Amino acid sequence: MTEVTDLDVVVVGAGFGGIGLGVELLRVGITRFLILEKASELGGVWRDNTYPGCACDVPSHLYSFSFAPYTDSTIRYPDRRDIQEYLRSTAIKCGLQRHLRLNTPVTAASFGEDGRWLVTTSTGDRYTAGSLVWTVGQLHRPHIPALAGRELFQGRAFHSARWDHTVSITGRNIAVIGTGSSAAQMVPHLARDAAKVTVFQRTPAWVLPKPARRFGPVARWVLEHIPAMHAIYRKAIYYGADLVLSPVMTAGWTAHPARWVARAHLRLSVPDPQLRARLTPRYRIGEKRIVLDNDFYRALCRPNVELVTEPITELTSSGLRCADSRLHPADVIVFATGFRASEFLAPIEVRGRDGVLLSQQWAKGASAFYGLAVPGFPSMWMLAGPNSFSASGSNPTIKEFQARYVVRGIQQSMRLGAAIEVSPSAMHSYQQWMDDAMAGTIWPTGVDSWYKTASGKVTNPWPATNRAFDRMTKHHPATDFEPVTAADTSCTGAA
Ligand code: N01
Repeated sequence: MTEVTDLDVVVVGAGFGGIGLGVELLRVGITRFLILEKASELGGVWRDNTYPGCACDVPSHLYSFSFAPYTDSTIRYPDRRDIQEYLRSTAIKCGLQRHLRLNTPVTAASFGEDGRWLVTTSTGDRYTAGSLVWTVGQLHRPHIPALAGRELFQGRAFHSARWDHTVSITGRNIAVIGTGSSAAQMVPHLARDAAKVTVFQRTPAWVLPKPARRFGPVARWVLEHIPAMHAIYRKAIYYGADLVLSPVMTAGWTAHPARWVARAHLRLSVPDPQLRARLTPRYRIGEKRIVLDNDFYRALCRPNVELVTEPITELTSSGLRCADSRLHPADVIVFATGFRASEFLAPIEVRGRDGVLLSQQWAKGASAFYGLAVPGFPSMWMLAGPNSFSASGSNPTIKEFQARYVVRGIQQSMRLGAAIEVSPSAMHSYQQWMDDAMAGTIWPTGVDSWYKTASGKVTNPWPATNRAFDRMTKHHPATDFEPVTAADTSCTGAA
């Protein structure tokens, strides 16, 4: 049995959340922590997604930490390499390298009678800590639909987030299943080199256009030469997105102009009325995450791209068969079919007080206090936990708000010398607020999406503005959390 490493804090995951949390820990002087990362590199989704055209549809000045602006202010929308490099250099600049343990997949965590967490990894390493923080994100476990005949297909098939770079696209027949953000970004790139790209759409996405990837010379000069400009521009897009995009989730005033702009974008990009009709969504804008893209529609109009809207019934050795019996030949199938987003923390086995399994507590759908703490799981924190995905703004920003709160909670627990847990009354009032706020959004009655579980519980998005999240998590955790006594933990392990 290997030795147990004793720490103040264990952080799991080295994407935006883990890096941001690590920087905040160092800022307040907490240094006895490690960030355990399953992969051989940091970066989270920006490491995992390497499909052609992978980029960010949120502007770089906002899709970044407030304390670490991009050094290249000319990039308006970063591609995945820009973001990966940004995260790597931020980690180095902020002194996080020595806190990182790569190739260390966490398999289990349990809260012990001593009021500390024991974290186990598949490498056999074990860690104990007073506080445990999950920063594993929501969109990292690929969803691949169970299509009949999957094993018969003789070509190459892989998920968009597991791109197989040994496979050549040039001159080949590529099938892309799905029309979400990932598919929209990759199809224009695949269409340039492939003989044919067949796009299988189940539900059309609402697509909004966005400004060009790079700034023009004047904007560039301003951003490069006026020191306060970065901060001003960041604030402008933060408030702009929050004011304009947030009301869309409640079918508020901006849902109308957003719909008009999306429809106009479709009309201007797709001249063929029949193709346009098949691309027109029949649900309210915002029920699924809106796609922000300028090239997808135009790519669908190319002679070597076909949009198929008949449901796929099976895979055969040479392609995909649809409900109209037509067989679409394919050399390569790309599953741009999204992620198992509502299965937070799976497949890690997490046991809290009294040995309670988190997966059992969440069997009917995950919930957490501001997406960052769970009753019965003392001094266990999360970034990007249930209902804290921003559908209208920047998720690194939400994670920064959460990191601020979590690190204050960790300090509180260290001061008390005890684990702390969200009080039943705080959780109760939060849950009531959440239920009311969620009922006011379009999601509970909306179409299926990764925002919900299969049974329809909305577990992923935050149902209010980013400003509300900031305001509501500004208070000190001491207001809502209470210490866990030895009597509270004496039955641990009984499950
Ligand atoms: O996945 P998705 P994604 N048969 O879940 C379809 C973020 N992101 O990887 O709508 C046929 O959105 C499914 O159809 P339907 C962003 O938050 C950000 O594209 O369920 N089709 C849908 O069309 C995004 O929301 C950036 O009917 C099937 C598609 O697959 C999230 O990642 C860039 C099917 C899945 O769409 C996920 O995006 C990229 C089946 N059996 C991604 N099963 C940025 O730029 C599923 N589908 C920040």
